[in-house]
Amino acid sequence: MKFPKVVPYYFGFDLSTQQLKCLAINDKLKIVHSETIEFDTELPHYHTEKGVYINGGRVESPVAMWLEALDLVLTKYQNAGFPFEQVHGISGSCQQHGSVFWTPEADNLLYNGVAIGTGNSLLEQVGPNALSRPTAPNWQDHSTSNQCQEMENIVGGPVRMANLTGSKGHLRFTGPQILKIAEEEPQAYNSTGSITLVSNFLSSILCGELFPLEEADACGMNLYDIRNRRLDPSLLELIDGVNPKALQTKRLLDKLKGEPIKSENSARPLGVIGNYFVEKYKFPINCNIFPFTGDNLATICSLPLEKNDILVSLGTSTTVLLVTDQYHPSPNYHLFTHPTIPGEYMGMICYCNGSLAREGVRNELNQDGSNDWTLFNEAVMDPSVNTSNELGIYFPLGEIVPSVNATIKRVIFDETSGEIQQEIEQFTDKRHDAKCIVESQALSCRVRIAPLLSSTRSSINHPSMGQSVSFDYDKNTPLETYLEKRPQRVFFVGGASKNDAIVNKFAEVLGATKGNYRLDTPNSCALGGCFKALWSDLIGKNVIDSSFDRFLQQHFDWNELEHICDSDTDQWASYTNKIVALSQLESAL
Ligand code: XUL
Repeated sequence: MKFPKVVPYYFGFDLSTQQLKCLAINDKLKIVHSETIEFDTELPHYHTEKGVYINGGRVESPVAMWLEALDLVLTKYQNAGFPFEQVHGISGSCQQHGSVFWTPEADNLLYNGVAIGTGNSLLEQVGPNALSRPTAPNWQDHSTSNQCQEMENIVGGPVRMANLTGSKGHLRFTGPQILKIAEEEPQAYNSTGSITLVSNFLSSILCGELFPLEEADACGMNLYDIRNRRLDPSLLELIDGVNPKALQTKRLLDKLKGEPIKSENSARPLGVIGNYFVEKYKFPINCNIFPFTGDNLATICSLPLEKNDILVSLGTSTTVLLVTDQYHPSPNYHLFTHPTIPGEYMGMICYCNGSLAREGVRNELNQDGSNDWTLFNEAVMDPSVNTSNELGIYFPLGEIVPSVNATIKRVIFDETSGEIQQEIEQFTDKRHDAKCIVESQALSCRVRIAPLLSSTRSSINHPSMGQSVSFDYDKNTPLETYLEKRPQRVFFVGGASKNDAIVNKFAEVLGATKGNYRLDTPNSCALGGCFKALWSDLIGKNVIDSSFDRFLQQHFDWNELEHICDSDTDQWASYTNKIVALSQLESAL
């Protein structure tokens, strides 16, 4: 039989921009089934393109499409003969920052239509009457510059905003989006009874009750005071003050259903699955729904990541996710509370110039228009390509970290001090660009993650000691600091993680103390949701009492990961003078 009926199963949803996925695992953490609904092709009557409507800077998604997709994905499970009655728990991940605006009737509609209701479709049960806006702003929206400014002004600028909320004001973040809707769509805002993120939208739909935000995902709003763990009153007041009529009806704190659900309570069920799903799909009446979180946050839950472990996603852009206990905010990156480990945080650093920039260098090297990486990779690995006094930065697109316009620069520096000696137009040979671009991309990650790592004792002596360097908002940091900070393990994911030359160079520069791994999965976000559901269910049934990271450390199948290499301490230390050169080069941009 394809699905043994005695096994408990756990679902992890992933509601992303272009699709809704539902992944099922068994209690041995093995994936047993997966179904997906592609919005554009399987729900064409919404006329979305890549899951969204684009109108100038406004990017939004129809909420009704998500409701239909939920029924459709479960119907696919039904058609596959999946034993819903064995699903013990559900959690999931959703695109971050999007917001759903509900009418005051939504609570009743959800209760009657889902919690106790039965019926043909979710769309019929919950329907448009539950929504005060038919669409949800999407993370690609970039129409809120004025609102970001207003919010940063209230708290005292981007540095203060980052200190308070873990990020400076960002166009896609939910607070500025809500402020814009309060300002520009007063009628919709006044008729809004509740506002959820996409994560608590989906968990609420599954239970038939509107829940508060989940704390980690709430950090993507520019509203949550991370240190004091509460929604910031001055920012709430700013939004409440836009529209005195709305103030009389309901304050934003009430629309958000009060303070977020704290990570200490992340294993506690929100409730059980609504009767609509019990009747229609035959879920058991005691199937628990656990808090859902954002997709990046769920990604770190898909791996046995501990403090100081980092995940490097080498895609079109480069994204670094890391687990840290250091609350060291910066306007250049994001900090969120960890969704399952109280007292820890997730750092997220996004670079625009990832694989496209490397491809530019590769094309220059190939000269024949081919996409072949052989020449590029040979150059990166060839010891005779000596770049020990060379540094290049390659930003064909404006960069986020450092925050600069498009530029390409090459310099020669003094090998002992790291002092830049001269800027040059070209290196002697284009093969040096191949090595330099990978080195500088990796080095940029290394210096940006350093403040977020706790010290690893190190007794490395280096001639450049006593110098200080500056990156972004961290000014005059002693160089020693960068020799005390090494990640524990590095996990590579994304397209370019398959390229050995690139990942080996990254591994050399980043210097993980416990090895470098590679993972090939399209399922990270949904899998994080599955693992969270399983762990929460076992905690609730008193089968285990371990923390989420310990549980995954014990039960994760390490065969899913490929151990690439261990980093070499001397090689790692040999980049110290390049840190000085990078600091000087970036400061001059
Ligand atoms: C994160 C972000 C995106 C979305 C994608 O800040 O905007 O990664 O979460 O779904």
